[in-house]
Amino acid sequence: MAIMLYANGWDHEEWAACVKTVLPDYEIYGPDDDFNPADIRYAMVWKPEHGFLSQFPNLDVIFSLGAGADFLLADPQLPNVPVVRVVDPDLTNRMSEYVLLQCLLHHRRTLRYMRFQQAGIWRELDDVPARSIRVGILGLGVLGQDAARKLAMVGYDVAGWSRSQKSLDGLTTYHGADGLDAMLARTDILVSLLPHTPLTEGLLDLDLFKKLARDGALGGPVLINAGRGKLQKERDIMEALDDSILIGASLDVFEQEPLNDGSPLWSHPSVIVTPHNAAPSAPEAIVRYLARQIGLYEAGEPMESAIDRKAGY
Ligand code: NDP
Ligand code: OXD
Repeated sequence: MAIMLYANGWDHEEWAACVKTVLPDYEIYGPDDDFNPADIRYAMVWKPEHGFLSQFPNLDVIFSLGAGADFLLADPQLPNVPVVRVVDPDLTNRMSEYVLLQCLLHHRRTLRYMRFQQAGIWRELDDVPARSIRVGILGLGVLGQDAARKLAMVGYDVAGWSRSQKSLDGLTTYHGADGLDAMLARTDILVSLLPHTPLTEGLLDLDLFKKLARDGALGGPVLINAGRGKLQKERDIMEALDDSILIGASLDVFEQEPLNDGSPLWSHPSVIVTPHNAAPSAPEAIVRYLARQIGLYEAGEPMESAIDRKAGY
């Protein structure tokens, strides 16, 4: 049995070595190798070109090498086989590190203190405790729930929003369209950990920013987006920052990646830009997770994280 490994833009050799170690009984091919397409049973991919997967007539399962699978669902020629995404503590912990760090950076006004330092200014700002800051998390899935728990441990007043109703210990939860407005109205730091679907595309726009709380301890709301760039309207983020509708932002994902050279986000003094690495996929952890899914599939058991194509995530 053979696996097609195509980690587009990532280090193929590193991933291939890992797959060979963890799954020694399978033939591993990359897109540039000589292979018979009919032999390929599993595809492990990150952002393959549209149509790439349609060349394998005997494909059993498509595995995303990350937590998101939106790039697969966007392929009009995607084969009609299960699509499985990654749910792994290594990736989840990394995302929570990112979210916690960004919340703390804005909460503790780190960008301003760094500017003071550069100018040799000894000046104290009005610092407030975590318990006085209301964090609202868009998306209460694997990543949103872990981040929520860890933010609450630091003392933040955390709430979260999802599509379906949820009851989670120690967390205020909202769902659906009405729930969204209610959560925004009590949010000082908005964290987006939503997948990109037709329903979430463009959600992070000026109208939404205007619904965020204006009476909070930070003096205005902050946006953190580590979900997907297609959720945000970057022009609206800039306008909101210029009009103090937002007082800061941390963006790990962008409408177009890499972020355009000319984007004003690069140099905005209240914006932190990172290159879509909030939660990078570590080959060993990811491949071990996928190997376990192959084991389940071959034993005729349900895999742990097949996506729901209709819902889009
Ligand atoms: P999950 O599928 O576990 O969770 C998704 C959450 O979003 C669920 O709570 C779901 O609601 C909610 N949701 C989806 N659509 C809607 C909607 N229309 N309205 C309200 N809520 C909605 O995904 P993960 O937590 O594992 O990952 C989330 C996303 O994070 C990934 O899809 C990916 O885009 C992004 N990501 C980014 C990374 C980075 O490095 N920047 C790394 C890894 C992931 P419900 O619970 O009701 O289903
Ligand atoms: C993912 C990502 O989906 O890194 O895992 O964006």
